[in-house]
Amino acid sequence: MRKIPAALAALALAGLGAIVPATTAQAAETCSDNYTGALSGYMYAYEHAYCVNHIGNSASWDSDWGNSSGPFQGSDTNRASSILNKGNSSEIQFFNGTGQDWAGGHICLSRNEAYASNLNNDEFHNNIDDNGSANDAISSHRWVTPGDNNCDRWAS
Ligand SMILES: [Ca+2]
Repeated sequence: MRKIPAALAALALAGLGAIVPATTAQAAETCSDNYTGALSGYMYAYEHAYCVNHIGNSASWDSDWGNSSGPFQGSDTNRASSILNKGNSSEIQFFNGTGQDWAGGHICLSRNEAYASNLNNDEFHNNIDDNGSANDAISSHRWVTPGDNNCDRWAS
C-alpha cells in the first residue's frame, strides 16, 4: 500500500480548510437556504434574484402562470427572476409562452443544479424574448423525465 507523504496530506487539509469557508460565505448570497427549507417534490419561483420574494411553488404543472387556475396565477406570469427545483425524480421545463402544446422558447432546471439564482444570466433555448433573457419572462412550467431529450437549454 502506498503512503501519502505527510507534507502532501497537510497541504490537502489546508486546501480543504480554505475551500469550506468560501463556499459557506457564498451560499448565504444564493438560494441555498431556500433550497434547504423547500418541500421535497416541489418547484419554486421567486420575484427577485437569489430566491427573494416567493411567488409560488408547485408539485404539479401549470400551463399558464397568468390565468386564474393552478398554482401560478395573474401577475405571476413574466415575473420570476430566480427558480428552484427540489423535485424527487424529474427536471423542470420552463416556457416563455403558455399552453399544453409545450412549445416555443424554453429553459430547463435540473435537480442537480437545484436552483438558478439569477435568470438574467439565462436565456430561452431559441432566444425569442426581446432582451434575450429568461428573466421576467417565464409563463408556464412542467416536469420532464431526465434523459427524455425535452431540454435544449439548462439554467445555471
Ligand atoms: Ca395558472
